[in-house]
Amino acid sequence: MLSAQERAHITQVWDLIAGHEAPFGAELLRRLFTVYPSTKVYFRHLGDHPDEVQLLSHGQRMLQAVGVAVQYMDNLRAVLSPLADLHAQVLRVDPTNFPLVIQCFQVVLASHLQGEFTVEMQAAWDKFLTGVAVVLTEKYR
Ligand code: ZNH
Repeated sequence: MLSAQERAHITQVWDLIAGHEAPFGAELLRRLFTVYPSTKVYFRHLGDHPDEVQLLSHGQRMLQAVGVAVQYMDNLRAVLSPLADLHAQVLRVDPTNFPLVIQCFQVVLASHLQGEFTVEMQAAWDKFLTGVAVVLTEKYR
């Protein structure tokens, strides 16, 4: 459960990102593939070196989903259900990859927002994104 304060931190940060999902998402993926090259196996169809257009396009889709999750943070399970089916049944992304995405996302936030991204905001985002990852990985059987 997120406290009122945590919710406020999450929406406050999201307000700074909304409208810039593609560039932030592309940077997230660039960091993910560079820092954790094993994650690239899931994106083989993008080729050895995904180009900027592919990074922007997939990055945007991922962050738009995060935006929807922010909007419905009390109803994550309902709103993310189709995406959970996709990751569990079609993509079969190993759940150990989710913390890597979460970490890269926090680095993207910190590097852009700098001092604006407070310790409390990071804690709230970590908790929120972990909740998203729990939902996206709970249909694995
Ligand atoms: Zn994922 C896809 C989100 C994680 C891999 N994704 C996807 C999409 C989205 C997402 C929205 C799209 C869908 C459609 O189109 O329908 N993810 C997401 C999120 C997260 C994730 C939010 C966290 C938080 N993923 C992940 C991981 C991985 C992945 C960890 C690995 C590493 N995804 C993926 C893939 C895909 C996706 C491979 C497919 C792509 C294409 O299509 O191209």
